[in-house]
Order: sequence, then structure tokens, then C-alpha cells
Amino acid sequence: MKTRFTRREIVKQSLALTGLGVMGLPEWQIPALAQNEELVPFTDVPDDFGRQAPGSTIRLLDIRDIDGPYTDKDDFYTVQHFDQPLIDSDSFRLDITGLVDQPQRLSLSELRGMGEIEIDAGYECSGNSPRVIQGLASNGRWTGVALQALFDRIGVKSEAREAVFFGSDSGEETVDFRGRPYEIEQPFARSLPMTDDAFASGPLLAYALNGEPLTRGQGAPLRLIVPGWYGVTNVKWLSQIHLQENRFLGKWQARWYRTLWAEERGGETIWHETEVSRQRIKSVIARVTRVSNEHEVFGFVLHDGTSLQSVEVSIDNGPWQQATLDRSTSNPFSWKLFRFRWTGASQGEHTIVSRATDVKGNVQPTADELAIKQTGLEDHAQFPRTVLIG
Ligand SMILES: Nc1nc2c(c(=O)[nH]1)N[C@H]1C(S)=C(S)[C@@H](COP(=O)(O)O)O[C@H]1N2
Ligand SMILES: [Mo]
Repeated sequence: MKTRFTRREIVKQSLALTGLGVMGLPEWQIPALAQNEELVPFTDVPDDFGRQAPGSTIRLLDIRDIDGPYTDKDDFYTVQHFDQPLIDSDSFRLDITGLVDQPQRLSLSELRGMGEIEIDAGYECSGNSPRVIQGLASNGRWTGVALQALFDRIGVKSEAREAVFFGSDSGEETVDFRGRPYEIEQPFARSLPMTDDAFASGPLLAYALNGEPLTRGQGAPLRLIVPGWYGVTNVKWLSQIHLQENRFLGKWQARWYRTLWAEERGGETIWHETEVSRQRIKSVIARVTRVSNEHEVFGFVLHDGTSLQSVEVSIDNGPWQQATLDRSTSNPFSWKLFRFRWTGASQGEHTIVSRATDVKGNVQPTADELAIKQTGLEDHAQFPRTVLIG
């Protein structure tokens, strides 16, 4: 485990944040451990959890260490399928091609000139799961240009039905066509339909995270962020946007990021094969702490931006009890931090679990209820944790 913040460091941190007042960062309601506050150990975390394989550029967030609404750039979870390209931001140009009034090659400063927006967005890799103690998730404040503003500015033709976002990273793929393999070189790419619905959450081309330029691992100098969608949508090292009429069928859009569901309907099994897009509502207990005899359960919720109805906690299969949402993470697409005061915790091992519900009635399912989902992605099941009270 990493070293915890001392109280002095917490004070320093909040002063540093006050210095960023222009960004209007809200007060941190949930600081790191306060004085006399102790971490209660989880018994479900492997000893070597979070240890990065040497040379690996994949990084997990140790969720026990969450110490505020925004994940630090050096802790932010990191995933990609190929190498991390190194792109010079001065010579960088974004190509916009296809069904536009004029193809464009835009520099970062030209993009900035189109107006700057900021949005809080938390997301997870659709492969995030109990196996990695839900460490493929983070939350950030993103700065960039609104995709809609860019499209309005350059003029998109009315036939355009799909915007395809290409990264600068690419790899060899084997594409199957009727049992026959074709070897091709393909960049990482994802698409968004040109519908109001896909643009409703305010997707942006981001160049900064928490007020600082993106790091190489986060996709510098420019990436797509689609608030409320799974991580795979957020194309890093963006190099080109292509507007087209046809559906885009690249590997990462149409083949690799899919989910197979089996539904029983009137004694029949109906199969669904769907793409990974909006985040399914999930809550996770991240840590339990103790100050003398008081215990607190702390965690986060990820969702698609639909307002939350409740976050509840159950101890040892007992009744669901309301947790409190933290004010600092009330923006629609932010992850939501929550806490729950656990009174009367007795010595020994306990199982605790959380459940989130939104106002549209989406309830985080149990693992049993989610068993209809046959493939591993989009695992948003309730995640029971075990703690040992000493
Ligand atoms: N160019 C590019 N963008 C990419 C990927 C990639 O392999 N290449 N991986 C995607 C996946 S699967 C995830 S989960 C997120 C992770 O974003 P992060 O590393 O900023 O957390 O990036 C997405 N964007
Ligand atoms: Mo991912």
C-alpha cells in the first residue's frame, strides 16, 4: 500500500486546490484519513494487489487510497491495447475528414480557440471487475473543446451519420471473414452515432485533466471523452475524426467490445449481442475506516449520468441502509462518493455490500441476477467485501 497522507499533507493539498480557484474546484468533503483514523483491513485483497508488472503501462487504482473527488494523474487508471505513442504537441494536427464542408487540419491552439469547456467525468474500463478489486476506474475534471462546438464550426454535412475517432496507435489484427483470416494493420478506433442522444452528455476533445495537460499515458495531447460511457469510448492520442454515412465496423467498435446476454422469455432463451456504450450503474465499497469505536464505509458509484435515487449498504446480509452521497461529486457525470456510518460493528469478519439505484429504476444487480450476462465485460454486479474488525 502507498503511504497515507498525514494531516499536514492534507492541509497542503487543500491549499493547492484553493490556488486553482479559477477552475472552481469544489471543496473536498472527503479528505484522506483524518487523525486517529485507521484503515480496517479487507480480507479479500490479495497481498500483491496493484503491483504493476515491470514495464507494464497498465495501471490499476488502489481504491482504498481514494482521497478526494478527482483522481491524481499519477494514480489515474490506465489501459490501452498497443503502445503509448509519444506525440509532440506543437506539431500535432487533428485531421477532420469525410462528410464535412472542408477537410481540416487543426492545431491545438486552433482547437482551443473554439472555446473551452470543463466537465467532471468518471469512468471505468468495461473489463473492470472484482478480480482487479475494481481498480480500472477513476474520476477527473476534463478541459477541452465541445465536440458539438467543433462540428458546428467546421460544418458537418447532413448525410453524416457516424463520427469515427482514430487514435495514433495501431496494431496487426486478424479479421475473420466466413472462417477465413485476413491480416490487416488497424489503428485503435471507436465511433459515435451523430444522434442527439449520443451528444447529450456533452462529449469533448480533452487536452487537460484536473487543470494540467494530459500525460502521455492519458492520451496526450488530445483525447475524446464521452461522459457517462465506458472507458473504451474515450479514444486517446486522437489523430483523426472521420464523418461517414455507414456504420463503422472496426474491431474495437464492432467485435472486441460486445456483450452476450441470454434472456429467458416464455420458456425460450433469447440471445442478445450488444455493444459496450453507456455505463451500467455500479457502486463499490472502497474502504472501511475506524476512529476509536466508530466505523465508516466509503465508496463510489459509476453510472451513465442519470440522477441517483439511492446508495445503500447492507452488513452481513442485514437490511439495506441509506448511505450519504458526498456533495463534492454531485456533477451529473462525476463518480459519486458515498459514506455510511456503521454503528455497533462487532469483532470478527463481516461481509458488507453496497447497491446503487437511479431515478429511472435501474438497480445494481446481484451477481446471481447478472448471470444472464454470458461474457465478462460490463460486470456491474454488487461486490460484497469482507473486512476484519479487530
Ligand atoms: N488510442 C487508444 N485509446 C484508447 C484505448 C486504446 O487502446 N487506444 N483503450 C481504451 C480503453 S479499453 C480504455 S478502458 C480507456 C482507458 O483510459 P485511461 O487510460 O485514460 O484510463 O482508454 C480507451 N482509449
Ligand atoms: Mo477498457
